[in-house]
Amino acid sequence: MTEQAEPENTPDGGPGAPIARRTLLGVLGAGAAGLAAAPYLQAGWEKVLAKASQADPTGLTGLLPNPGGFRYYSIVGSVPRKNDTNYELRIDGLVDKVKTYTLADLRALPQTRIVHDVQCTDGWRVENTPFEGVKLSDLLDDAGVAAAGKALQFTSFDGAYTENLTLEQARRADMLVALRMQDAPITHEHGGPVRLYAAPMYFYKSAKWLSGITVTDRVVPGYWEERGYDIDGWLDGADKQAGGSGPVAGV
Ligand SMILES: Nc1nc2c(c(=O)[nH]1)N[C@H]1C(S)=C(S)[C@@H](COP(=O)(O)O)O[C@H]1N2
Ligand SMILES: [Mo]
Repeated sequence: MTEQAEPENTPDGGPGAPIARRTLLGVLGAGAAGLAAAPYLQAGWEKVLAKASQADPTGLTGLLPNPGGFRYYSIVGSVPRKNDTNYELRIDGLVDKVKTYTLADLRALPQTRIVHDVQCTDGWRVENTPFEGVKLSDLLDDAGVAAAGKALQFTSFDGAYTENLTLEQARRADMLVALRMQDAPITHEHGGPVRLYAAPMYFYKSAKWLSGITVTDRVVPGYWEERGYDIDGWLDGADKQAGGSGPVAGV
């Protein structure tokens, strides 16, 4: 299944697209007066889409759960595919040395497996989901965080999604740069080949299609946080103490 568009970003690509097109054709048919009205119609349509998306404000997309209970979310309509030949993760910003990692580089580092419940803000939940990858803290140690570094900003090769963690959160043992999910390489739909997995937090924190980690001097609100989500996305019952481990095991 392919990811679908977040309606507000692609008013001609959402589920109501045929109606939008009919409306626009109607406007064009009305001639110059109709053309003048078009921007207002467009604004009205955006309100309808906004209302429709309130049921699932994380911007939903693939509404149909796959057999494992997962849904696919993307705020953009299409995302390039990356693999061994063209994937790269870059760590930059307030670091001692800028680092880039290929998939082979990441696989060669010690891997950690975490089994935790995945849950997002709209209530869907998939229990006991295994993720595997490199501890974010290992990558930070590798690059070396400068004294002024206080937070991380995550960017995605979808060109749009961003997330963040404080440095203290990022250094927990249950924050992974994940290469595997459900005991298989992360699929493109789930944000592969590499996504963040912030186990103790709501799943919106776990940026898919991860391509950049920038060390910043403050928290920069992410895509959904600009739209009302908590910056600290702790799951209920998460152990918020620094270094909280959760069910972590080396593999
Ligand atoms: N790049 C990117 N990462 C993202 C999102 C997104 O739209 N784009 N959605 C977030 C949200 S709200 C959720 S619930 C999870 C969904 O992950 P999944 O599609 O693998 O189920 O990804 C998070 N990371
Ligand atoms: Mo979500």
